Amino acid sequence: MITAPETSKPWAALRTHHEALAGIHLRDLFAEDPARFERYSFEACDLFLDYSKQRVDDETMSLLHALADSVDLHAAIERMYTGEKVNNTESRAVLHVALRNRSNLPIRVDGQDVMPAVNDVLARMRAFTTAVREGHWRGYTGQRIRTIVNIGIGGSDLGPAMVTAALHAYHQPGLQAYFVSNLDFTHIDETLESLDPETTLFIVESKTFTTQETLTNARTARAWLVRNLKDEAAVAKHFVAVSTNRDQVASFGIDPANMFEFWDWVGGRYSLWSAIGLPIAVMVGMDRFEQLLNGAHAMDEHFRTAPWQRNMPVLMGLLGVWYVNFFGAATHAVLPYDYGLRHFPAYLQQLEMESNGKRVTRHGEVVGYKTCPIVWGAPGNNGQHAFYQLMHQGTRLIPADFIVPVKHKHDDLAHQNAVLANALAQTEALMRGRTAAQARSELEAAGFSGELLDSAVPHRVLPGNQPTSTIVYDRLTPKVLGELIALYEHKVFVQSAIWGINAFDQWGVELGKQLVKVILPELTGAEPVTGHDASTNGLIEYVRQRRAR
Ligand code: G6Q
Repeated sequence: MITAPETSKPWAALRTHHEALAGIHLRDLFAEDPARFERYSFEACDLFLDYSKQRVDDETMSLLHALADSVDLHAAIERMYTGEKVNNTESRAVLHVALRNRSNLPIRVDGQDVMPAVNDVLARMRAFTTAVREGHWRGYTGQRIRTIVNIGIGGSDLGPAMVTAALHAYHQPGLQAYFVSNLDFTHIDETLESLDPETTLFIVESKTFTTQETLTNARTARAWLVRNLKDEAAVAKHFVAVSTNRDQVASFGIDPANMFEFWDWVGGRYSLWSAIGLPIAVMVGMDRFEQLLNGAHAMDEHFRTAPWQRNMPVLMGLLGVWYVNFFGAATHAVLPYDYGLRHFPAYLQQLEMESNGKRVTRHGEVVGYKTCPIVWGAPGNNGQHAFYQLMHQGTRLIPADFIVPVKHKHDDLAHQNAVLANALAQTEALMRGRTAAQARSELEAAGFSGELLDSAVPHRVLPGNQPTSTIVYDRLTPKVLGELIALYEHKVFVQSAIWGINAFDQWGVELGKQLVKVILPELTGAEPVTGHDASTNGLIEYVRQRRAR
C-alpha cells in the first residue's frame, strides 16, 4: 500500500529532522567532517557528482531514501521501463527508454515489441542523413543541401536545438542548422533572409502536425520555396516531416515517403531520441547520434539498477524534494560552465516544469504540498555578471546545479582554467559566504576604520549556506551529453513519483489554445467584443482601434 507522501512516516521524520538541520551552517558541516567530500560524491557513467555542499547529513539521506521506498519508487521505475501506461490521463506508455534501448531486448506495449519499429526508423534516419551529408540527396535544381531549417516548437524544438548547439564541435563542415519556432513572422523571415532556397532543406517536426505555430511557419517556408524555385514539385526535395500523424503530413503537402515516424508513447519533451533528433543526426552524423543514445542508455541502466545511495537521478530528485518541501525553496537554478550547454536551462525548463508543474495527483486529488520549483539558469560566467548577486546576498534560498567540464571543445588552457576557477570559486563562495568578522578584517586591511568601517561591514557580509551540487565530466561528447540529459529526465521522474503526479501529460497548456480560436476571429471582426472579462474585451477593442489608426 502506497501512502500519500506527506502522511508517510519518512515525511514526518524529515520535517523534524529539518528543524534540527536548518540552523546548521554548511561551514560547520564541513568543519565537523573532513571526509565530507568523499562521503557525498560519486561517479555514474561518465559523470561525477559532488553533493557535499548540500545541506544534508547521513540522517537526511537515509530519510530521503526511506521516502523513496515509501512511494515504492522501484516499482514505479519498473512500470515505466516495461511499457505500462504510466501516463494515465492519456492512457499511454512512456518509453523514451525504448528509443535508446541499445540492448535491443524486447520492450512491449500492448503485447507488441516496439524495438523492431524503433530500429527501422533509426535505419531510415541513417540512410537519409547519410544521403544529405554525402550529397546524394540533392535539392530540386540538383544542388547539395547546405542548410537545414528545423520548424517545430516545444518538444519538437527545444531538445534538438539544445543538442545541436551542444555538439557544434561535431558538425559537418559546410552544413548549417537553424531552428525556427516562434510564431512571430520575424523569426522565419530573419532566418530565410540569408538562405539559398536551392540548398535549403526544411525539417517540419510536429508530433500531432496540428500545432498552429509550426504549421504557420511551415506554410510560410513552403510558399518562400515555391516562390523562389517556381515549381510546386520542388517541395518533395526540400521538405521532410517528423510526425506521428501521416494523414496530416500528407494533407500539408509533404509526401509520406519523406516522413519519419514516431509513436504516441514518446512524449514531446522526451522525443529528441526519436526521429525528432533528425536535425541532430544530419549535423553530427548518425554514428554520433547513436553515441548520444548510448549515453542515455547507460544512464537508463544506472537509474534502473543502482542502489539509492549511489543512484544519481534518484539522489538529485530527492535533494530537490528536500529543498522544495522542507526548506520551502521556490526555485532551482541550473548553471552550466560549458558554452555548449547554453540552451540547457531553457530545455530543462520545459522538461521539469511541463512535467511536474502539476497540482493534482495521478488520481486527481489536489496535492497538499508544493511540487515543481521554478527552474531557471544561464551559462555560469554570464550569470555571475547578472543575477548571482541575488544568490549571494538576496533573501531567498536558491539551490543550484553547477555543470562543469574538465576540458572544453578547444584546448585553450587559459580559457579552460579560468572557467574552472570561476565555477569552483562560486560554489565555495555560495557555501561559505563571508562573515562580519571576516568582512571587518578585510576592510581594516584595506585601510578602513571608525564609522566608515562600521557602516561598510554589513554590505560586505555574504551569509553563504546556499546549497549546490557540482556535476563534472571530461568533455561534452555525444555520449556524455546523452547521459546528462537522461540524468535530468530521470530526476524529474523521481520527483513525480514522490509527489504522486503524472509527469507525462500537460493539460494546463490546452486552455490557452482553445481561447486563441475564439480571439483570433475577433481581432479582425467588426462586432463589439463582449464575451470575455472586461480586461480581455478591452484589450481586443484597444488593439483593433490602434491597428485602425
Ligand atoms: C511536450 C509538449 C509540447 C509539444 C509542442 C509541440 O511535451 O507536448 O511542448 O512538444 O506543443 O507539439 P507538436 O510536436 O505536436 O507540434
